[in-house]
Amino acid sequence: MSVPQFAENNPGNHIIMLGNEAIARGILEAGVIIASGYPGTPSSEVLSTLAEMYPYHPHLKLEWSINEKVAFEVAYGGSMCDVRSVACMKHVGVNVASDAFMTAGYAGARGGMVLVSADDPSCFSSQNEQDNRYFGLHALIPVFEPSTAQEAKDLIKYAFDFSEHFQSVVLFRTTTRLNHGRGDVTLGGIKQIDRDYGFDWDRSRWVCLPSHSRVLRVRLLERLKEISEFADEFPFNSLKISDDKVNGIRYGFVAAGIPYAHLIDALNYFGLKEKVSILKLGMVYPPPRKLIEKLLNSVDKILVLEELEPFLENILKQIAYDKGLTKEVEIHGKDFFPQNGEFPAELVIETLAALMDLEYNSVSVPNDLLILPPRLPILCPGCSHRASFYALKQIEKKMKTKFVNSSDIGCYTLAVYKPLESIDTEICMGGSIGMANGISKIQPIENPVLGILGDSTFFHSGIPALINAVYNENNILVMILDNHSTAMTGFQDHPGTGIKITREPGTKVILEDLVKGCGVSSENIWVEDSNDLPKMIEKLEEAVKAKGVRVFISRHTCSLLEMNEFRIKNIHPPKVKVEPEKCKGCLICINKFGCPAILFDDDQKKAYIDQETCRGCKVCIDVCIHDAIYEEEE
Ligand SMILES: Cc1ncc(C[n+]2csc(CCOP(=O)(O)OP(=O)(O)O)c2C)c(N)n1
Repeated sequence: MSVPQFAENNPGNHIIMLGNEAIARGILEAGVIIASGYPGTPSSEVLSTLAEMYPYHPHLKLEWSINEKVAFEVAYGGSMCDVRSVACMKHVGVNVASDAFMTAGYAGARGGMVLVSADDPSCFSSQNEQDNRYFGLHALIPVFEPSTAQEAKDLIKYAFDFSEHFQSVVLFRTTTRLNHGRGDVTLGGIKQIDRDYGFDWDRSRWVCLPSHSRVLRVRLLERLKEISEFADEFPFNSLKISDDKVNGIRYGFVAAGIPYAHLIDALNYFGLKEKVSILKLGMVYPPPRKLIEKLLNSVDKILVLEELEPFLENILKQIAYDKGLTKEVEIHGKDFFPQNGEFPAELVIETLAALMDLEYNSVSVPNDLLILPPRLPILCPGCSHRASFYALKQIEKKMKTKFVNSSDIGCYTLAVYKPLESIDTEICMGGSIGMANGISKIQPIENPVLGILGDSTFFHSGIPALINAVYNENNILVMILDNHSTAMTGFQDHPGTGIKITREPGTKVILEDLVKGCGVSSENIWVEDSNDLPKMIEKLEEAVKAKGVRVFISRHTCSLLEMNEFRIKNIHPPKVKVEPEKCKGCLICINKFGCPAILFDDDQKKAYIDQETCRGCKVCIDVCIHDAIYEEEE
């Protein structure tokens, strides 16, 4: 098998790379050994690309960690041993890692240590759009932000040298458009670092008890001061001054990341790139104060382009105030741009036109190309989660009550939509069981309280909340939807599958043993096949009606993975059909169950199964009350 280009030591070669692949390449080129992470869009491909590189670079020590806090700590442990290390996660993952991150800033880095945070303006695949640049400000840790795939590779490679030079952890912030956009990248050489790795027994540094932390805090502030002074020479920051005027005014722009790329496109569109001053930042915190002062002194109006919060804008306004320049220069930002969502390129063009009083004809993209048909995300055909929720609904109906289904983040969250409408809460990973604990203290016994979450999420952060329920004797039913995967983010393995990121076997953690170990009594644990609907309904009803902390593991492999297994084994999935004579056109299979493989023939007034999309889960056979759906024998 030939080595893929992105894994080859081929400096000078050009290849088109996804932003996340470019980040992985930069990590490889920098001589990193430990890379850890927890999956989350838009960050996941950084680690999965490193896993693709692993067969050709077996010095890499890679892992999907159980959650982001552990991932950060794994990498930080590497840094303590003088090893270059990186932890990768989506923006909300940094919330989980933040306990370790905040204090790691005090002790600083030994081997180069970078935390990659992939932010998601517009919440394309996230529960919020928090701006993680503030984590740098909060922890007094420098924040780097690239604006192209090339810069992402080069900047992260540089981040490890920087981290070792200043003994500081670096927060490497990206956004979806960078992570998932593609660009031309010139590769560099792959570095191997020749060093005696090993733990450094320095308790005054690594043991952050109060007497040490007071000293470390002073060092952290000194380190930040040094980095602030260096910010003016930071090689990925640049200031270009122009004395030209546009409509009688000298304009300056400040940007980093993707907004910088949009700014350059917009200035080129108006032919003004050489006629304005531009401060481009590769390190957004701490700011380059002298460069900013120079810009403030050189122009009449400044526009700061940044998605989400006015992070840079506030820094500029503060420096302008400190230097007594608030009357000399106007600083604009969020008065022109929204504080939510990512910026489309067209918005930047429109905004420049408004600010600079420029002639502007709406960008010539035909409107019908911009409008995509709206589609709700839905559970896949054959998804075992659908069967679990359908069973739950049947029991709810039979018991003539309403359950409180405190839920979580995963594919199953899509059960919030019609026809299942079975999810009542979702705020963060692991939150389902935590909130169920609280709700159960208030809600009357007639409304059973459930905590519903996936297997990966249970491992990530469900375990402490389950132990909490056991300890405090909260009356809840935890339903773990075990599809043997972290399906929502791209089928990453986890402790329950026992396969490591490198595809090598690891040790499998058995969910039911774990649950028992958390203190749930054996008679309060059920394990059933999600797709065996009659048994699911019977046993789940038992679990709903039982008292105390109960755990119901609803288990069936994700249908996409199952299809893959069928393909590998060259077996056909079961063929499921509707017998038209028996179908009464009652629509239960469509309006109540909602599998997208079941369609309705309006002329015949009969349901039928689209054989192209059906995955042969056979659950609809049990859903049909007229016995009209059957499995066709081969
Ligand atoms: C703190 C945090 N980390 C990562 C994610 C990204 N994410 C969304 S759902 C999910 C896990 C889904 O796996 P699982 O619970 O097994 O459910 P499935 O999608 O397989 O049904 C992850 C990692 C997130 N939203 N929040």
